[in-house]
Amino acid sequence: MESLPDIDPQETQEWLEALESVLLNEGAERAHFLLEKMVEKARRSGAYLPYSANTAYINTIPTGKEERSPGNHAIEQRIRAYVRWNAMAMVLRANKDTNVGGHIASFASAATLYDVGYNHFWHNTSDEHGGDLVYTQGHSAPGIYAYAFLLGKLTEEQLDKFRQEADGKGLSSYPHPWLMPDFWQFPTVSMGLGPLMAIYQARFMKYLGSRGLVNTEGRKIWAFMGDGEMDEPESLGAISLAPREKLDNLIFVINCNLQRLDGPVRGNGKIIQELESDFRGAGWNVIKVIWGSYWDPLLAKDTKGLLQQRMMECVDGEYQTIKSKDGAYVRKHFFGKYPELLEMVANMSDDDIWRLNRGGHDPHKVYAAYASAVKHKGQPTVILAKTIKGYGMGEAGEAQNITHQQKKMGTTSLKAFRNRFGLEIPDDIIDDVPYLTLAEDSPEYLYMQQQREALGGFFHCRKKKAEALKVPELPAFESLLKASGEGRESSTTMAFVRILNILVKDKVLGKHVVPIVADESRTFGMEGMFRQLGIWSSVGQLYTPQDAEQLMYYKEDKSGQILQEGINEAGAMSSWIAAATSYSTHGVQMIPFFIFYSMFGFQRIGDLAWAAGDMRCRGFLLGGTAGRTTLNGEGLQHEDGHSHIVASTIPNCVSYDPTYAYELAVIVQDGLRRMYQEQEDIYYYITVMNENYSQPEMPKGAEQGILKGMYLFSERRKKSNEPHVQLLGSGTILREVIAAAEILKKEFKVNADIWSVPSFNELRREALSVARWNMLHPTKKAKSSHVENCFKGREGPFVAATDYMKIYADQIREFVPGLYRVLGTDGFGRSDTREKLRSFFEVDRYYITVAVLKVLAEEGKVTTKQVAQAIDKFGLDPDKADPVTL
Ligand SMILES: Cc1ncc(C[n+]2csc(CCOP(=O)(O)OP(=O)(O)O)c2C)c(N)n1
Ligand SMILES: [Mg+2]
Repeated sequence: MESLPDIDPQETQEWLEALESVLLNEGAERAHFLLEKMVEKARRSGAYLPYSANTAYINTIPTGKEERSPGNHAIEQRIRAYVRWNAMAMVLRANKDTNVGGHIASFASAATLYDVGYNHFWHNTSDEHGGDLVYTQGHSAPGIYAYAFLLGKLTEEQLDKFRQEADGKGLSSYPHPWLMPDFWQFPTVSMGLGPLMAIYQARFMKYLGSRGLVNTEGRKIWAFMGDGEMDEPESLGAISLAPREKLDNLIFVINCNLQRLDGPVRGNGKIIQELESDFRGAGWNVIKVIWGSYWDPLLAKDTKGLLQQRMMECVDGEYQTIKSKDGAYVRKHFFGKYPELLEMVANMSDDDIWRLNRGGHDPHKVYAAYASAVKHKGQPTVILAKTIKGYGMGEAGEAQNITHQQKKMGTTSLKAFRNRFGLEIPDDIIDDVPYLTLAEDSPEYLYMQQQREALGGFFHCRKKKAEALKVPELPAFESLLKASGEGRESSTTMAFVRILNILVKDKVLGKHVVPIVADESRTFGMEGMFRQLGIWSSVGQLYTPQDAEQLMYYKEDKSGQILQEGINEAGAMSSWIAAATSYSTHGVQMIPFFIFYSMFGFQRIGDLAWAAGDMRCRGFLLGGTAGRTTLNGEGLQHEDGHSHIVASTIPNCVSYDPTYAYELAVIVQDGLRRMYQEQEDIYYYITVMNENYSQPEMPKGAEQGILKGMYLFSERRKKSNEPHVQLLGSGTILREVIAAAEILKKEFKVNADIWSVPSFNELRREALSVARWNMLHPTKKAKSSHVENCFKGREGPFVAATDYMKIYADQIREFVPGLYRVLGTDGFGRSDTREKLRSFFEVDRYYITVAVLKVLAEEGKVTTKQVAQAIDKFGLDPDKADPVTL
C-alpha cells in the first residue's frame, strides 16, 4: 500500500473528504460498512486487493472514545511508585549476599498494566462474583509480591527471603502453586504455557457454565505475557480456538517492551504490528495501546499524517535505542528526520520530549483499553501495550540490551530511580534499599484497601479445597473384579471404558466426570460415549451428522460432557489441567480423564505435565495403546517404552502399568478416593493396552498390594532340590512372565513365584522413603519397605520383565535381596506383530526363561550348559544384534 504511487492526489483528496464527511455525520460504523462494500465491489470486479490485518501504528481507541478511569490518579501513581521501588528492592537485597537472581526490568515495564487491573478490574471470588483468573507473567513475580506487601499480605521478612525457600519461609522465584499454595494459581514462567493454558481455561469456564455446574457470569481470564514470549509456538499455536469458540471471557495483555532476554524482539520490524495481524487474522479483537497521553496533542496536530508516517517507519530497534538515550537524542533522531516534525516539537524542551510516554505506561490509556476489553462481546481481546523495558532504571538498564538480567544498581541509579518516581528515601540509607511501607491510616493504604474491597478483597488467595465428593466403594466395579470367563477376551482399555461408564452413571460423581480425547476415541473404543454423553459444543449441532441413523452417532451438544479437542494433545492437556484444578479456580471438583496415545503424552507435552504437578492437578491421564511391543504394527514413533520413566520424574504423579481389569478398577477407585474424597494434590498416570486376553478374578486381598505396586500373583511350592525363582512383571509382559514360569517348571524343573507389579515407580518411592527414614534414625528399629516385606523369606534369584525400558524395573534393585536381572524394551520401536516384537526386544517368554536360567547358573543352581541348551532349544540367535542399537 505504502509503496503505491499517488497518481492523482486531487482525486485521492476527494475520496478522503467524502469519507471524512461520513465519519463526521454518520459515524465510524457506517464508514466501515461503506469501505467494506467498496472493497467487496473492487474484489468482485477483479481487483487484487491483498488482505492486510494491520491498522496504523497508533492507539486503537481514539482519544475521544477513551473511557475515563474513576480512580484517584495521584494516589494511584504514588502506590505504583512504592510498588516499583519494593519490587526492585527485593531483587537487589536478595542479591546482596546471595546470588539467587531475580528480575527488575520486566515488572518495571509492566507495573501500570498490573496496577490498573488490581485497582479497577480483577474480582476476587465473593458472593457477588465468581472471581477473575489472572495469569501473571512469571518473571514479573517481584512486582506481585511488592503489591501484596504494601497491602500487608506479605511481611518484610518474607520479601527478604525472595528466592530463598529451602527453609520453608521464602517466596518462590516465579508463580508456583506447589511452593506457595495459598498464593499462586498458575505457573507461567515456562514461556508459552501461560497463553496456551489461559485459552483453554477460558473455554473450560464456558463448558462449566453451559453445563450448569458453575455460575460464570461476568468472569474473565486475564493472561499477561511478554512480547518475546510470543515466539514460543505454544503462545500463538492455539489462538484460533479462542475466536472460534467466541471466548469473550478471555483477555490477553502482551507487554510489548520490544525486548527479550538477549536484545530486541524485532529490531528490524515491529512486534506490535506483527502481533496485530496474527491476532486480527485469527479473529481477535485487537486493542493497541502504543502512545501515551502526552502524544495526543502532537497527533492531533498531525493533519498531514507525517508524524504517523514517522511512527510507522521507525523500527523497534530504533525505538529501543532512543529510550536508552535522552530527549535531545529523540529530537534529533526521531523528529529530526523531517523538518516539519522538528518544527512540531520546536517549542518543547528536551525534557518535554523525553516525557512523551508510551501507552503501556499511561494509566489512562491502559484503563481505557481494559474497560473496552471487558465490555467486548463475542470475541477474545488482546491488548498490545507498548512499554519500555527497565522503565525507571536509567543508566542501570533502561531500554538497554543487558537489562533483563540486571540485578545490581549503584547509588546513582537508585537516586535517579527515587527522584523519578518522587519517593522520599534519605541519601544515607538509600544503599540499603529499604522497603517502603504504607501506614494503615495513609490515604494510599486506605485507597488500596477500598479498591480491593469493592472487588471482593485481596486478589492472590488460592483455594486449596472444594467440597469433597463421596466416591463409590470397590464393589461398585464388581463386574471388573470377576474373571471374564473362558473365551471372553478383553483389553485393559476396554476395562477403562467400562469403568468410565460406571462413573458417568454414578449419582454423585457422574456430572463431575470430564472425558477428554484428542481425536482418538475410536482408537480406544469410546465412540459409544459420543451419543450417550454428547460432545460439548457451545453452539450445539448445526448439521445432521453423517451417521445420524446409527445408534452411536457423532453427537455434538450444548450440554455435552465430552471434550473433543481434535488432534491437539497440548490443548487437550490444557483442558485437562483446567478441569483438574477446577476445585481451586471454580470451587467445584471435576474429574477429568484424558486418554491419549501414550507416546504422544509425556514426551510430547511433558512440560505441561510438569506444570500440572506444580498446579496440584487432580485427575487421570490414561496412556492408551501403551507398551513398546504391545501396540503392534505402528512402529517407531508410536510404540512407547518410556512414558513411565518420565511420569516418575513428577513427584506428585502416581503411575501404574496394570495388567488386569481388576487392577485397573482398584487403582481408579483408590485414585478417586484419594483425590476427590481426601483431596490429596496428586494425579494419576495409568497405561492401558489394546491387547485382548482373558481377565482373571482378583486374588483375595490383593488390593493393598496392587496400590503399593506389587502383590503375589501366584506361587509354587518348592519341591526339594529344585531351584526356585521370583518372577516380576507388569502390563502385558506379565503374561509372558506367567508363560515363562510354565516353561521353567515343565522343561527345567524350576519353581517360580510370580509377582504382578503394577507400579515399579510407586515401589521405588516408598522404598526410598523408608531407606531415608532408616538413615536418619540409625538407633531406632529399622523399618522395611513393601519390596523388602514381599520378598522376606522368599528364595531368589529375581527376574523382572516389562514393556518399558530396563531402567523401569531396575529402579528397585537396591531393595531386592538377591541377584536381580531385568528385561525391558530399550531402543527404537518398529512395526511388526507382538510376538515378533517381543522376541526382537528380548522380553518374550523364551528370553525370560533364558534370563532365569542364566541367573540360576550364576548362583550355581543350574549349569551354564543348560542355559546354552535352552538358547539353542528356543532357536534364539546368540549373535543377534542388540535391539538398543538397531
Ligand atoms: C520456555 C522458556 N524458555 C526460556 C525461558 C527463559 N526466559 C525467561 S524470561 C526470557 C525473556 C522474556 O522476554 P519477554 O517475553 O519479552 O518478556 P519481558 O521480560 O521482556 O517482559 C527468557 C528467554 C523461559 N522462562 N521459558
Ligand atoms: Mg519483552
